[in-house]
Amino acid sequence: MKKLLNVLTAVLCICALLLTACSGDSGGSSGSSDSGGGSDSSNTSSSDSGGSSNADSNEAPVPLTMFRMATDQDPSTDPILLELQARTNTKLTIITATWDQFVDELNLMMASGEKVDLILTGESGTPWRQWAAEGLLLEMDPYLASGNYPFIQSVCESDSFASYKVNGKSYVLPGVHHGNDWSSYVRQDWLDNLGLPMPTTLDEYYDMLVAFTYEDPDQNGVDDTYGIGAAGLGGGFTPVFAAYGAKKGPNTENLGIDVASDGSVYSNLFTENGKAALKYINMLVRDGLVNPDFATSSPDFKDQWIYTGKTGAIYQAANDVSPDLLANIPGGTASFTAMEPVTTAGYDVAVMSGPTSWLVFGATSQCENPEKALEFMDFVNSKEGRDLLIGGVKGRHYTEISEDGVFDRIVENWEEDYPGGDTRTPFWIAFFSTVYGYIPAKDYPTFEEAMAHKVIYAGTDELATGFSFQQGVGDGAKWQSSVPNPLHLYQLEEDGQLLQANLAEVLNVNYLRMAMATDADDIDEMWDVFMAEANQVGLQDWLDMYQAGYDGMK
Ligand SMILES: [Ca+2]
Repeated sequence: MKKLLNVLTAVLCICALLLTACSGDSGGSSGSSDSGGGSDSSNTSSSDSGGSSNADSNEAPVPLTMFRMATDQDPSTDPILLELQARTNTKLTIITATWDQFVDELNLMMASGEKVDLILTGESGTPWRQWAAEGLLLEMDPYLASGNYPFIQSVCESDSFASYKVNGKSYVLPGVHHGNDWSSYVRQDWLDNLGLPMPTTLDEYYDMLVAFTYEDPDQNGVDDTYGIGAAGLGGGFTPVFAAYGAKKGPNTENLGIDVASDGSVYSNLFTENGKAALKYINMLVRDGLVNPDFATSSPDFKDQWIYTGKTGAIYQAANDVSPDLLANIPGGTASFTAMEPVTTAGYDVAVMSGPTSWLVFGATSQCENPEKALEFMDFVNSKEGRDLLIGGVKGRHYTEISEDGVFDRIVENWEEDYPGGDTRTPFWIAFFSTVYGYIPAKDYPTFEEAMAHKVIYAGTDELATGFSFQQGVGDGAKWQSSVPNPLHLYQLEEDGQLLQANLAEVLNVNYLRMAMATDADDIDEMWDVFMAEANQVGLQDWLDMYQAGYDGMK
């Protein structure tokens, strides 16, 4: 509480300072592509020594107050923020809070009407939909029609993010995730030792798992390995569910809910697809091809099974298999290769749904210069903005960013300006974008097409470590569809959320029971029990809620 009061005091002070200042007029000219030249960035609005040809340069910088969690940098001294302000002709004030406190503090600010122009929040945690409905957030649609904010417009009008509208209107910019970076990974050195190809079908996948378990793939003469390494049914079994057209995995939201081409809502976790996947998984378990404690989902799973070199087929984030983490695996030759989804006759592969997001960004209705606020959010997501917020100041922090996103970080200058920190800029993430790269929204008619042409960046220093987002997102792309699923990010009302939680409980308990059945012939009957329980909990009501939600979006 004391901390909250301190923050509140700080907020009040900042707001008092700003009351006299926030009256800028941008004149409506947006998005200059001029590089802006000056990194000078004076703190006083009277000084404009940059000599820039920027159209805004003769006007006083527009004050913008933003709420951004976990910011240590000072806009009056930070080199990247100074350049950002010079290019957007803004004067930033940042109100901040730690990641674990920001929900409380943002709630407090919004409830008390503190002056703030731009906010970032989580998708859940704060009642941003309620803020929108109550008029506390800026309705962006009237401004988007101008075409001056191509990124915001592209995202807000996309099918992928239709569920973010409130009463049919756009109040927030979803923080587009730059792409799934989880993938099915297979021990390449084991395949090589065994002379096996990377599997492309479920049959080949099974043969590989048998060899990984029983043919001493690490060649240490000891029977000490398993095929799949899994913690629960959501992880290592993802390739199996995907092959049978059922969406279940660590990043699958809303129990695999999806919309068929005829507009009807379904989840293949409650159909024959789920049952077929469970029969296959049950075979793997009975044949001893899976780490025997998979059902208990130990938090030490990675240390116990991956980094000891005991399992060869996993489904993890790309940075879980970065070279530094694999270096200590016995034998010293461990390497993982990302596997494409394997297929099986009679089923279409289903992977995680298309473009997703985390965090939401928006302007408040208090904002006195909405055009400038939107221009700022759009700039941060432009090519020029992404270059600056990821690479840093050109000439100071890097020389060039290539067409495929590789940039040569000038390490000594970087360390001088950001000593002891992460090698990535503090602004690439959660600063009105969450993309480590550029999505060319202005060049494509739909956001989904732009997303398919995204460029993920990589510093030469990152590439030297053997792990980069560029590689991780490349691997993960095999396991994420580019097709939008309007319900992927849809949030049910509170009673629906409760129903979904109950349904998930029924599914998890019964799925595990079927995976571990000692007699394969029992599974049909167990499936019927599962479906009866699901129906009793309200499976049809749950589907109806999503159907109504989907119908309401159109
Ligand atoms: Ca062995």
